[in-house]
Amino acid sequence: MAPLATSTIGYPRIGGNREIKGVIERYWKKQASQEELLSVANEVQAQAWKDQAGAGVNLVAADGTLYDQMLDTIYMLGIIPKRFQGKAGLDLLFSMARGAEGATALDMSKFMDTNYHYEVPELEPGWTCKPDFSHILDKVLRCQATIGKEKAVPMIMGPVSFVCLAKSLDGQPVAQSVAKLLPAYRELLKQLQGMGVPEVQVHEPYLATTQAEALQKECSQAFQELAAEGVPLNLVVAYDDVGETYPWLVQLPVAVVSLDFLGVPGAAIPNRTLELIAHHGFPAGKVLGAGVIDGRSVWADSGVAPALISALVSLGVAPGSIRVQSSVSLQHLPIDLNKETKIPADLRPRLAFAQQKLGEIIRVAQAPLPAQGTAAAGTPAAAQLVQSVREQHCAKDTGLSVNVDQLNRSEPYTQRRAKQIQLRPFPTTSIGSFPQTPEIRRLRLQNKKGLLSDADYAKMIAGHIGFAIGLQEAMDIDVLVHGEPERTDMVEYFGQELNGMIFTEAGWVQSYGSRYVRPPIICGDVSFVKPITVDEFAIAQSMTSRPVKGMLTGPVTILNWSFPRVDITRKSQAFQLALALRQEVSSLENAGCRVVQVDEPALREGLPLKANRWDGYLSWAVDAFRVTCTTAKPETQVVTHLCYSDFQDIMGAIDRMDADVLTIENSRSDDEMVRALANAKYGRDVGPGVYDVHSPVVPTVAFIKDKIRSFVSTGILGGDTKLIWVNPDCGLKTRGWAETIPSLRNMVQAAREMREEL
Ligand code: MET
Repeated sequence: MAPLATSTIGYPRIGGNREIKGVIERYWKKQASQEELLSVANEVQAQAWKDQAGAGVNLVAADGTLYDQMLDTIYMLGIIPKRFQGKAGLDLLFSMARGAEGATALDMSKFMDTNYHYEVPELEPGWTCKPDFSHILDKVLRCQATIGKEKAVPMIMGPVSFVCLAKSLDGQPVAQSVAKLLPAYRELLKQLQGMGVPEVQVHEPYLATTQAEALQKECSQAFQELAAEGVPLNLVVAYDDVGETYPWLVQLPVAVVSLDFLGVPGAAIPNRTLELIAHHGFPAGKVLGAGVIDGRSVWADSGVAPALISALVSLGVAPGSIRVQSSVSLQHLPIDLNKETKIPADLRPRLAFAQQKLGEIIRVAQAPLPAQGTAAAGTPAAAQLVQSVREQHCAKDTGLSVNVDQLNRSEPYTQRRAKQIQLRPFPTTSIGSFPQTPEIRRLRLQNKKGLLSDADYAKMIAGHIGFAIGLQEAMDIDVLVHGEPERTDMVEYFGQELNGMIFTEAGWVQSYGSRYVRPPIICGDVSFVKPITVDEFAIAQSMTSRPVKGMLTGPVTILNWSFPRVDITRKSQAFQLALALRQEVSSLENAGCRVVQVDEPALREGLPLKANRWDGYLSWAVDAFRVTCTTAKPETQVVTHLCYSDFQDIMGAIDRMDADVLTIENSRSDDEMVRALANAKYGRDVGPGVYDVHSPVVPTVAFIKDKIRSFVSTGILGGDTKLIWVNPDCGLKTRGWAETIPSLRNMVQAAREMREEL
């Protein structure tokens, strides 16, 4: 039997040795020319295409970007916010991404439910579309020249997702904005057809969200128009099943429908794609891009991919119209497992990075198939088939349960708050990290290379802690932090000390632009080994009589910023982490810590794309946070820090976290969150950020006072100034001391003056 067809829908764009980051950062520093930048980028792209075609993939997405695919789309469509007008080329591209003199950067937002951030398009009142296709056409040409015309498939962000993921500042309905874009898309498709492309991938990730259920009309109109150009379209909807939209979505006038059969790794509720096909059937005459290889998981396929393909064939989908591909773009994975030298031998065969996933795609395409059409769609036999695939391949709940005592603090906030540290009105603090100076990084590197002994390294770190404590005392900050000089990264630092997690040497994944991260891999049961943060806390606390915060990363954030296991559920993994971190909270208390901060910046980003799954996620995520903290005595103040997003729609969950103090990123959002907390009558201490830590600008005393006044004016906490904290938006690790010192000084001065006005 002939093997099934194969395709890719996206691949790591950063280069095997992070070449793109290297050259872009040099370009920004004016150490590399535009020619050099483009030549490196072209080389990286060509290599990626060759790797995919070389592995035997039939249809290769012509992926590749200098920064972000959404930014490329904004540029291509020429939807340029007014503040950037007058700029062109790379200057325009990077100004939109990073800001320029007098023009703030575009917003960044998490892409779907991943840790990748995209640049948010802005649809300003009266926006226009002045397309420039030269870059995408050039890329497709280069791809054709590299791997052949028959294999090179252009990929574009679809018009519906572009509009829905944009900031609509003109208040126009989606249909109208999409209609405004269609002439440009049609023109592009015409030009691509002229180049002899086999098809065009139109990525519409937004169609996997619940909101897309209301977009049937918009999608039909858009795809009808696009299809009129005659080039075969491949509608790619990744990141989850398409849920209720399935019946109409598969009828859109496209040649290929590419669907994600897996969803989030380790999800308890299986993705419904197979179920939808088993129930409704898949239209004859269309090709099914079957995303059965997990593009979000570093784990090798354990048999689910061939099982899904077999089920499709049993359900009557003709093998000739099935393509094997990854569930989502492989951009979310590290590039090559072979770069790793330290992964334990027993684990290695169980892992697969992007390169290895290509091999899996080919292998699955060659696997033997069952007889076609043995279980007609909509019949009990079809449902049975779905059930058996699920039972065999879904993440299992370990049954690890927590008892009521572990879920509740021994006393409610109203009772315990009086036993905790008592401070003056508008108490001041910061979020944890202080500048990670080149000197600190050098120390770490020297220690890693064996040039600096552990003892000497610890001494130097203690010196940095001493500096931070001295500085905060001198500034008159109320609750101090040790500054986190010993931490490279807030997840890695904990993961390295816990059982059950491993780290890669070169497993870089793009987070945004030239920022890449190396997510840890949860590879076994997570458990506590020994205290992780106590030494640094104790050093800091020994230097001051003011309270120093113990500083932990919460279980949900560790989970959401790691590659989870796929054999057990995310919930089970969150509880394992929580039970481990709980011991850390106790260890800190035993060392005399009176304030413990458990950061959960990634709480919100774990929310499923389907609204009806939110409650399930929030229920275990908040429970995991609670389990971490409930061991704290009533006298111990528990703080949590949330950032990166709005929380208005999960207010109930935030309340249920039951933290004594909630610090939040606030300065960019115009007090929206503070107002929402006030409206919800949120009743525990709140510390809304008074200045933006992402900006090098030093906030003035007047600016900070205005901020404080503004959140007091929301009526939050009935104006009880002892419960309203004054702190920056987030940690200060990316800042230098030159900005940090005057900023914090102004913050303290602002709090002082506000107190005097009381
Ligand atoms: N404690 C951490 C820090 O200050 C919190 C960061 S949240 C992204 O860096």
